[in-house]
Formats: sequence, structure tokens, C-alpha cells
Amino acid sequence: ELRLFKQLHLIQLLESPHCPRKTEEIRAQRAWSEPSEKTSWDRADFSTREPRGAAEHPPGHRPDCQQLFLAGQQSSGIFQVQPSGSQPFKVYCDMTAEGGWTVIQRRTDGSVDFDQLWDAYKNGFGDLHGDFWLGLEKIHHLVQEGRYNLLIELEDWEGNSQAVQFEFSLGGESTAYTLNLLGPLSGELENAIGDFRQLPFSTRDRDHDLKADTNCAKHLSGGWWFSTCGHANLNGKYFRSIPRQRHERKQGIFWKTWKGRYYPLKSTTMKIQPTALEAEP
Ligand SMILES: [Ca+2]
Repeated sequence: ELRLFKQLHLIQLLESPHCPRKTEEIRAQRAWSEPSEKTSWDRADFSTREPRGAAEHPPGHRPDCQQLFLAGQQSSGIFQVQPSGSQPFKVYCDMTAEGGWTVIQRRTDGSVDFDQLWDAYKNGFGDLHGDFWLGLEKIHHLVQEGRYNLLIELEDWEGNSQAVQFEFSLGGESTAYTLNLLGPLSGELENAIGDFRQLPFSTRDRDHDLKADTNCAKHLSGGWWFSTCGHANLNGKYFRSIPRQRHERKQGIFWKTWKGRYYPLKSTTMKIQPTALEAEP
């Protein structure tokens, strides 16, 4: 871990603001993503549209997608889950040959506005069939079931993808949904989220970040486990090209240690799975 952190800091020292070649390539296909209207969780409701490539599944009382997988569900889609101490809610399950992942965040096309306030990030917003944020309260309840891994997958505009995975826990609202890193990171991506072992969640209207003189969520965009603003923000604005305006460049979806601070990523997925994949006895 220490080695990773040293690498991270080295990269931060060496990193230029952005790569000029990439900027030119992207400028050639400059096209703006129109900001969509605010999508409320209630309006999306996750039940009013057919999911992509999968039928709606009947309600159940399985706590998460891995338990649904163990119960015989093998195809990805929308399912109802109910962790202990929670009302039932719908999730998108990404079923692989090995197990079921519960998807907690997805960005693919900019169709959903992620520049939302605390209550929206707490309760969730967007469209489970497309781009969405599941909601901190739901994620908190899901990971109360045991030990969980978080898998983050990122894609750039040149067809490359990278991933990072680590064991984590998520505190409740009284901790500002603090993300705790519980284990070492695996995957190709350098760490850009956990150089601090614990990070509370921040939105424009709830500044819990580690930068005293700045509101990172306001300075950038969206809600995230901001430390000192510049490491990562997968809930930033969706850009199809690098914005010309300097203040807008900071607002995109970025993972500093992969593509740099000003490279707007093409897609992101965040999903969780128990660390132990066997059924509970
Ligand atoms: Ca601050």
C-alpha cells in the first residue's frame, strides 16, 4: 500500500494538466451533451420501462444480486432486493459466470443530470436501465449484510478500459456515508480515491471534504467522496469532449491517475459483491 501511495504521489508530481494530443483528437469530435432535465427517483421508479435485454423479474426478499445468483438467476437485469433493516428496492444485477454484482452507479451517455444535492445522492436518482446513482442509503444497507468489494470500471474514448477493486464499508448518514477502505487495491488502476483511508461523502449543499477553503462539490460538480477535490470524480458532468472553458474542464468525470485531471471519461460503472461468494450456511 505504501508503495502504491508513493507511486500516486509521484504521478501527481509528474502529471501535466492534460495531454495535448488527446485534446486535439477529442476536439475533432466536439459535440455537447445537452443537460437533461432533473430526473427524480420517484419519477424513474425503475418499473415503468422494460429493462434492456432482460425481462422484469418478480419481487423477492433476497438481500443482493449475489444471493439472487446463488438462487439460480443467471441473466442480468432489474431485480428487487431487500437487505436487512431496509424496505425492498430495485437494483440492476450484473450477472457473470462467477456471481452477481449489484450495480450502484453507471454513466454511459449523459442522459441523467448528476449535479444533484444531498437528498438526491442519499435516495438515488436516474434510470436503472441506463445512467443512475443507486443511493447512499441503499448502498449502506446493502453492505451491512457482510464484507463487500467495490469494483470500479472505467472506459476512455479510445476503446480502453481499466478497473480497480477493493474491500470497503460505507457508514450511515450520521457518518456522512463515510467510505472506508478495508483492504489493498487490485486491478490496473492507480488509486485515486483512497489515499485517505476514510472519506465522507460531499455534495454542493453538504461540504464534508478535506479542503478547508473550498467546497469541492461546488468547485467541481456532483456528489462524491471528495478529499482535496482533484483526485477523482465519477459523478461529474458528462462531456463528450474537453470543454474549452477552464472552469468547466474541472467539472467532468475523471480519474486523475489514469487519464489525468481533464480527460472526460466515456463510461463508468461501480458495482459491489460480497467478498465471500459462497451462500450463507
Ligand atoms: Ca471544503
